[in-house]
Amino acid sequence: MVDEALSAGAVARRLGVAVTTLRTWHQRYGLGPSEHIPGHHRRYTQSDLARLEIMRRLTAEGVSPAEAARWARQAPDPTPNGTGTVAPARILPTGRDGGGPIPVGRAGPAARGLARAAMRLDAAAISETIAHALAASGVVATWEGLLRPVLAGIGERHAATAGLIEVEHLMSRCVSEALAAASRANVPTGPARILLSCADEEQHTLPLEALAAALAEAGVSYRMLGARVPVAALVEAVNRTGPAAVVLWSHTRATADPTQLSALLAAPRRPLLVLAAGPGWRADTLPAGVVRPVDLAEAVSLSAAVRDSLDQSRRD
Ligand code: B12
Repeated sequence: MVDEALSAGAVARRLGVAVTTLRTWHQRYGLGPSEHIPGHHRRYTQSDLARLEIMRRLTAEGVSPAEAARWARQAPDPTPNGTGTVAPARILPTGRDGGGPIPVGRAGPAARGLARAAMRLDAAAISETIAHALAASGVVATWEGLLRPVLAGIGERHAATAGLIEVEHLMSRCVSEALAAASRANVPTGPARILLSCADEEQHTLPLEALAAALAEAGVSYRMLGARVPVAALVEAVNRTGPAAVVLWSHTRATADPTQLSALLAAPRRPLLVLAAGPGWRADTLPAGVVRPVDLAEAVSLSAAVRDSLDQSRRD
């Protein structure tokens, strides 16, 4: 039944492992796809998936791949939901810090796979999952449906357990690399109209990196200053480059000093639009004239609109 069977890519995403890992498990340990219909690639059945789930769980617990494969192959008739019945209780995963998996709310199987890959510190699988989503669904959908839920889940678990710092760091690194690798082919040459910057002392750059990738995808050129930009440096960049819009990111109250926004509004080459983006900013403290986007999609459309109006006024 081809409809219910899965491709290697789909299985890899569900399990949160790299396709190359699946291939190795197939070639070395015989845990491959069993369904073969002439004229089609081999596909993984629900039983194959359940065996692979056992393999993934046991290897994540530190069992050697050969031993884990032996357990997986011996599984009598693995349950379709992937829990299996053969693994001894002592090696069933509970999460290394005892707090269970990273919560991803209502996000789909790809987010659960990504969260599992993050828990295992499996950089190859994390990167592959993100790259696949970016290519298939674009930046905004990948951010909202995949990256944001997992990042928020890591934050939630960290707040509850004080653990997962290594997971947070590896995940951040992989997200940055994947967003930086997303295509810039649509970006026109010529001056960058949008300036992206974190507030002073702000180290949370990922949402701004997502915005950069989304702008590139939409064919809007930008200049990215990155983390922890002192206000004098920000104003200097504005005066030197004359952007149409500045997006200033603050993730926490500690970095959301509204005088940074006032300094932008008072700059000799005042931008047409100043966006205060991120959960750090408080609406009631923003200077008049500053706009606060609610999410990534709005930040993209506001930036694109101001770029368009500037281009139009230059043509008139
Ligand atoms: C990854 C991460 C880090 C990484 C950042 C790496 C990087 N290059 O960005 C590192 C390890 C550096 C880090 C450091 C710290 N972190 Co941190 N971090 C996170 C984590 C897990 C994800 C951050 C992220 O990218 N979030 C993106 C999404 C998930 O956030 P969101 O709030 O849902 O965003 C929505 C809105 O902002 C809205 N939106 C509105 N306008 C716009 C515009 C645009 C363009 C976009 C994209 C979105 C948007 O839509 C977003 C969703 O798309 C968060 C958890 C979290 N919930 O955010 C903690 C979190 C933000 N960190 C926290 C803390 C405490 C810290 C540290 C102080 C820890 C420490 N003791 O050193 C430092 C702070 C350093 C500093 N001065 O900035 C706390 C903040 C608590 C608070 N409210 O004050 C959090 C919430 C974790 C927690 N629960 O405790 N962190």
